[in-house]
Amino acid sequence: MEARRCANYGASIWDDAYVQSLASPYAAEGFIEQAEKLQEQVKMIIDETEDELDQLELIDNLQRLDISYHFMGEIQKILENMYLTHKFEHDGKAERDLYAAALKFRLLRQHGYHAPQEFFCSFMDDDGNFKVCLCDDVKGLLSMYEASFLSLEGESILDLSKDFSSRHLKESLEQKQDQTLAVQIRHALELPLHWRVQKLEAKWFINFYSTRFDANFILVQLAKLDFNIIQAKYQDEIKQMSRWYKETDLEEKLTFARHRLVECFLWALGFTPEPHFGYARKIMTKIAAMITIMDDIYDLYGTMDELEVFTDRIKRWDINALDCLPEYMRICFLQLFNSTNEMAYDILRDQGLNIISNLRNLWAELSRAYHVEARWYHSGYFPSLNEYLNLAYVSISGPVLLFHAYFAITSPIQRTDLQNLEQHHDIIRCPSMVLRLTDDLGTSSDEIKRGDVPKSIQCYMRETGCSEEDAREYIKHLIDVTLKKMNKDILMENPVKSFTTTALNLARIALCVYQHGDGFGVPYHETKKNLVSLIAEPFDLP
Ligand code: 0FV
Ligand code: MN
Ligand code: MN
Ligand code: MN
Ligand code: MN
Repeated sequence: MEARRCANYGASIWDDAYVQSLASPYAAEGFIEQAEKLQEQVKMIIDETEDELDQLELIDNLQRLDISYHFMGEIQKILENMYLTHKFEHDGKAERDLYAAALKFRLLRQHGYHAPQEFFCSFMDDDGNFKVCLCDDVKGLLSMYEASFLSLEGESILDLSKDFSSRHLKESLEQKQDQTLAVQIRHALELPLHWRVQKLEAKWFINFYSTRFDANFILVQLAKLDFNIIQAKYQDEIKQMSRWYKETDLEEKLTFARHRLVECFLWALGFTPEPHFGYARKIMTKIAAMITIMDDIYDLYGTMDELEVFTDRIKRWDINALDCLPEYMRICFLQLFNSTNEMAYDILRDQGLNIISNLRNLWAELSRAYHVEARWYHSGYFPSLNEYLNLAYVSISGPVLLFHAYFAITSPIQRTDLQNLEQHHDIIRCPSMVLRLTDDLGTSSDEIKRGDVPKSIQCYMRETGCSEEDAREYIKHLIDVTLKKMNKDILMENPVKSFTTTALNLARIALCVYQHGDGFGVPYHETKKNLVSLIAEPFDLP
């Protein structure tokens, strides 16, 4: 009898009774009316703002306060006009203000306009270096730093601007300077705005902005109220999910596995935060919970013989052949089968489209990848980095998460979109790769200790003979390259329109969860803090 491994992952810190006790007053109707009145006032502010820089700053603030979605039409009109009237070619009136130029560049690219990197040429000397006098323009440097993360592969001016601004921003922190700016710089250096999780950034920025001397009171009011109203909605969703999980009794039946329901909801919230995507958040929470259990079955608990049969049953999608499985696998399979079919039913009911075969194939592909990794581990096989990554972007569940998200947020689902996505276009592969690589950075030390397939760091070390430190640097470099690919293949080319933000969001939540280690398996520090902040703590309103 093969020994079963155990991970000693800690228990869940979120019990159902606590989740059910969440009760925000902001679910009441009256608050929505109040928010609508504030929205009208903000519309007037937008209309009255005419100066270009004022418009840019207003849009930036609306986005960071996470209320820009109310004013998409207005914002798009302004930016389109700016794009169309901007003279990109050198006409002697080169950009002078680094702060304003970089802000404009960033906002245009965030909205999918291809502002050229030559935007920054007017800040360089004849040798192609950034002018020395910029070192003192800390506000401009910060703006350029944030803009540089919208770069595409091969944009050497933007690479330079990232290096230059990061270096001088770090230096500026050692000097005496405006404390508000220093707080902003530290925050930016930790993770750039473009790759931050929308809701967490909003929570941070609303607090930051509201203490500024020039803060607009109407904006602050709307941002806080809107956050609280959406939080009430999130509470309602997590309560439903927690009840569902409790009723499945998976926690009692499968004691060897991680039970991370509330943390799965954090993934869902980072992935599809929009208030009207409640259905998607529920689906994502459910499937993330199932993935977590399946991953532990393949990585830890299952024997090779069991895994072989399990993989085959998932591929056949056949509930008539479960008797030969051990009880814990039957429970897992039937739960997976039921929740998948339930989702397919919803789509069939609402759109008349049968997606069962799409969903089956996704789970079959995931379990096949899990199985190959288990075989590699048991036979002591060491893949090359390339061979590993070609499997591992699937085994981290990226394609399953992304396709389910597409189905859950899109109506009507388009055949052409599906074809685009199914060819494993970079829109699936790149965000999955960021998820895999960030997960490896955060989890592989513990995984290797307890016995697991070699992850990217180990494969690269074996392949090149380098140190772990160097391998980690290389993996970070791969993440940077992949993020640039995403800017091009997803943000700029925009092949599946309804899906752009969601696809980028998978990378964002991955960067966040694994920023300080294994924020999912060991969710007691930052992850807990983030969850409390997003689902349990409203803003105080007068
Ligand atoms: C990763 O765990 C992880 F968090 C999983 C699989 C849960 C569900 C996934 C998401 C919501 C992204 P682990 O590091 O054990 O995964 P690997 O693939 O490294 O075994
Ligand atoms: Mn695992
Ligand atoms: Mn695994
Ligand atoms: Mn891992
Ligand atoms: Mn492409």
